[in-house]
Amino acid sequence: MTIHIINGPNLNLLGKREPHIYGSQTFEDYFKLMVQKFSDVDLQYFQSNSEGGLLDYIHQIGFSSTGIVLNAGAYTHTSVALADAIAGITSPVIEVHISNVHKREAFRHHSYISPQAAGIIIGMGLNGYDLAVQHIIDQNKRPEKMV
Ligand code: CA2
Repeated sequence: MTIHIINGPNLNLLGKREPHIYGSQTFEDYFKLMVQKFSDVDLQYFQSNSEGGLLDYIHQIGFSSTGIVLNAGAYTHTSVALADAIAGITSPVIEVHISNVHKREAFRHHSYISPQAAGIIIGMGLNGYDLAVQHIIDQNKRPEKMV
């Protein structure tokens, strides 16, 4: 089972700026804990600040991945291209947002990703990534897949 976590623009700054919104842990440190916790699965992490970089990676792994956990950052609210890429692949995508975007500015309330996502986790902090990975694992242990 290979599960991919993909972070979009500026998420490389996690733990370094705006801790009141996004917490004080870097994603790299958090990812190390996830690898230990989910030691039975092959967990892969990719981050890009460019839309093209995200598209290329989704095309590359989107037909073989067991499941993709995607925080597209601000591209969530702007990118038709990412929505099209997700619609065009076969692996299920869980959309994750660290903050509760619905408590924030109106422009963060709309997501181009959500209609293409198998599920959405919002406002649970970094734990949202764990929940998404656990969900993909659970679905793939069952005979009847739901995602
Ligand atoms: O809450 C989320 O996970 C977001 O996807 C984060 C994006 C934001 O544009 C979305 O509306 C919601 C922004 C990520 C920026 O992350 C930073 C972390 C530390 C310092 C600066 C930016």
